[in-house]
Amino acid sequence: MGPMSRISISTRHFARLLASVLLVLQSAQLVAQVPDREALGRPGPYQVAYYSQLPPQAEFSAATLYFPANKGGDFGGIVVAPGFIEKQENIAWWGNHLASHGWAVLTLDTNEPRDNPQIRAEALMAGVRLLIGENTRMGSAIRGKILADRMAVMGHSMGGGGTLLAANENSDALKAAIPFTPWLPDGDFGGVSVPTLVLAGEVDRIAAVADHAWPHYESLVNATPRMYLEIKGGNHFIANSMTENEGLNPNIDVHDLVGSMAVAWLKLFMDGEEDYRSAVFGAMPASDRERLSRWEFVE
Ligand code: 9J3
Repeated sequence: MGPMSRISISTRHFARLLASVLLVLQSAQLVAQVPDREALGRPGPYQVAYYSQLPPQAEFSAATLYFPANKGGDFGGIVVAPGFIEKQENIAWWGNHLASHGWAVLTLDTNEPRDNPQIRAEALMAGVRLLIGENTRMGSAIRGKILADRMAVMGHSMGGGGTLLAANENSDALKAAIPFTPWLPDGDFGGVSVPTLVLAGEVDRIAAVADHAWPHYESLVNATPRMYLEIKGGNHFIANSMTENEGLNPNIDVHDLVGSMAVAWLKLFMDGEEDYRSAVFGAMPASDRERLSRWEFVE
């Protein structure tokens, strides 16, 4: 073999190598693309499975665990509580939505439909312990797939008051809190030290923002970052499952908006994915900004 043929072989190898390098660079670029917040309001990349045969807890009754079936592991966990005389079905869409974006989500029924926010806070924390327990329980469908140090709480109305109380008392065990149209008179949450996203409805007649969501947000002096996102013309049910059945007038569906901000919030603060910072704090498209009556945050 003369020197020329040796060079031509190397050239062919080099061309192949170059092609692979370009391919890798191209996919790396795809991965590094800034996440589009609006896309986070649509179902995520994972198929959702769920089960409800779970170890019984004293602090709540029935529960459902949603999870991303085609994700290998590394699931953060989120527990969601319903409001006064509500059931899981009133908040179930969060289970599907958040699991499709990669997390294990536990929705629960309170023991009594009228349980107060403090009892809902205790139910939420029992839910966190249940999720962590599913990581080691024999027969758990998500055994070995949960990250115990990535837990968040959410809830509607009295469940939102419970969310804030849970975070107020247990910030060490949590990474984020997302109360939606929260209800708790004189709620004071200076003990919350995890990033907290408050979702509110401008014309909520059950938990008026002036007495609930807004002063709740203002009391979050140690929750940095924090955000208050108030839906223009939004009622008490803007972040519940069935906006058509549950809403008093006016009746609007903003699942895309509240769903996308919640996913961005959890990606950034629970999973620590800095790529999502601009989705959370960056300028909103006018079409979204116009749907808000108030938007304030401390980054
Ligand atoms: O959980 C909620 O929807 C709060 C509702 C409420 O008005 O409680 C008053 C007893």
